Amino acid sequence: MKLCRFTSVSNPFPHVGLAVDDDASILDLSEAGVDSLTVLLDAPDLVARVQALANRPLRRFALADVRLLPPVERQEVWAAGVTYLRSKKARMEESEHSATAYDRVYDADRPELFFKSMPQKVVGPGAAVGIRADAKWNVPEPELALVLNRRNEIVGYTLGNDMSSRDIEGENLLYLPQAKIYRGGCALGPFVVVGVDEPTVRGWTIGVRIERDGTEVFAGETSVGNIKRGFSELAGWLCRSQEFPDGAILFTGTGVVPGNDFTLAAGDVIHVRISGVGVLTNPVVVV
Ligand code: DO4
Ligand code: MG
Repeated sequence: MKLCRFTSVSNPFPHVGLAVDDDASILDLSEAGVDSLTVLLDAPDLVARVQALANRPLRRFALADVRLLPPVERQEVWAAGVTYLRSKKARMEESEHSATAYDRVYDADRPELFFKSMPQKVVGPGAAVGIRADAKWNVPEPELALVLNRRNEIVGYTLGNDMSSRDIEGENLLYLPQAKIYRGGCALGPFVVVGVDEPTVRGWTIGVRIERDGTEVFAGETSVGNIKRGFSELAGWLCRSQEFPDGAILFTGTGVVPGNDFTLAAGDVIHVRISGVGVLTNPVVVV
């Protein structure tokens, strides 16, 4: 079951929706009194609640008639890194000075976790993602993201793009926040999938396709199952000595990295995709 946030011509304010008709339509859950995704995700009987809502005769919008928003309200957005072998290899190649840091964190008990975005800065489907004007080597990172409620429970899964400046991170690991946190650096959407278990999600594929002037310039895919760590393990580390009164989103790391000769350009269009969630498409602008 896929939840979303959306606006439409008749609803200029964000409404909570449920994808139905094989994702061709959005059921307006706000009509049933659900006006916050955060509150819905906190429901102890979330799956039963959403199932019951799916059977209500609520207003339906064609997907083409709504604007999907990032599925985040007040949640902090965090990210894990170096959780796939491919990412470890790419980081070690881009960094002259800190290669062993990536090697060590891949094998350490404690994962790499970093703050990624305030919720109001997250970009949704169709909106522009950024590449920094002072960076020369920029890539998208397609990532599964865990959706945690305020009790630190993983209640859903979404799709994210952890935009990254490889030259800035590679120059000095202490520049990581600048390589990762900037205008248009974080995209999420289109849906939060609830009612699926970890083994199912590990069977999903995740990938990215990049178009330039209508031509594909990079495409890559992997299995979510190639992630080294468990989802509860990552969420558990994030929630140590922390509290998230509105829940949190946790990117789980990338397993797809373009070759070292590839960098994004303004005007590119990025499609990140997870088989069980959908496709998140964003054009690229320089910021
Ligand atoms: O260590 C840098 C970040 C790595 C990352 O974002 C990833 O592996 O996805
Ligand atoms: Mg990443």
